[in-house]
Amino acid sequence: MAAFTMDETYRPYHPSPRKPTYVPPHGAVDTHCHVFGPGDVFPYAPERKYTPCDAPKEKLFDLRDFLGFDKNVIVQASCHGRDNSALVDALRTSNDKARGIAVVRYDVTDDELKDLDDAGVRGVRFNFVKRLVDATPRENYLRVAEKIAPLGWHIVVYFEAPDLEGLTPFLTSLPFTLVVDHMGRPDVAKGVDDPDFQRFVRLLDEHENIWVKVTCPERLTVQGPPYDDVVPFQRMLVERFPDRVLWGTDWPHPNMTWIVPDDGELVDMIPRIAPTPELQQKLLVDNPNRLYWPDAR
Ligand code: 0GY
Repeated sequence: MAAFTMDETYRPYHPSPRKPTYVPPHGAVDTHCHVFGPGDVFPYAPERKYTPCDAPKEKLFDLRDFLGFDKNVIVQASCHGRDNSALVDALRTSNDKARGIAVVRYDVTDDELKDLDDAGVRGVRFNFVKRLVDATPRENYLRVAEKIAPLGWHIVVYFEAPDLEGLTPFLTSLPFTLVVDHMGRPDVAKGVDDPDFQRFVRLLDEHENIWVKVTCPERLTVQGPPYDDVVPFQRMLVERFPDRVLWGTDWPHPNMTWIVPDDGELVDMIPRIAPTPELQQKLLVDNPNRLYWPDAR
């Protein structure tokens, strides 16, 4: 018997994604994916807001190979809270083919951080999405920031577009590389000229330390596959900030309400969002390797 039962409304990941036609360049990195459980080995956090379907490391690594990618960056998801055990286990058995983004408590010790670093963690995630986590006081984030500074880590931030204005003073006060998840979650129905999205673009224009993941068309779309309504947002960012964009699958796609994304279809979008081989090389290889495997090149 499994230790956890997934939520009734939870949609498991696609059981048999198609083989993409697009072949990623050598050394390509999927910079946004998760491992979930298995719950009987790595229990879900008591404070979680959802209980997912198990999505263990073996499935993730198989998918990586099937899609033609070389490496993963695994992001600690809220359903595992601040217990990074499943993440660390995946990193330690990845054969140096995975790096991690952890979520840590403000009172994390230097020894705990050192262990995470040894396993391959290269950053922490600050999650401001209210449906996923309870609010964390800013002082706690600042304490975490102070502690990770000596390790040279960066900070991944997840927020929704309406919250950007209020968060900007805090985000711009952080002397770190910041990576914004899912393009700051724009309302794609409003188009790329919408003032909220333009505010986000301005933030990137004005702060060269801020990077962006051009991820999650399946979360942002109103029209559904093949995600024509999200492509202009992704392409605009890739063309304007070619050296600060990252791509990822978001496998196993937690909390999808109406779409079960086909990861092969997501990979086949890449030439539409990065239309030249040079842009693809930066998006998939040069940028993520510079951030996550700087010594390997
Ligand atoms: C994502 C998006 C989501 C979930 C999480 O930490 C998480 O639980 O990030 C979401 O529900 O939007 O990046 O996987």
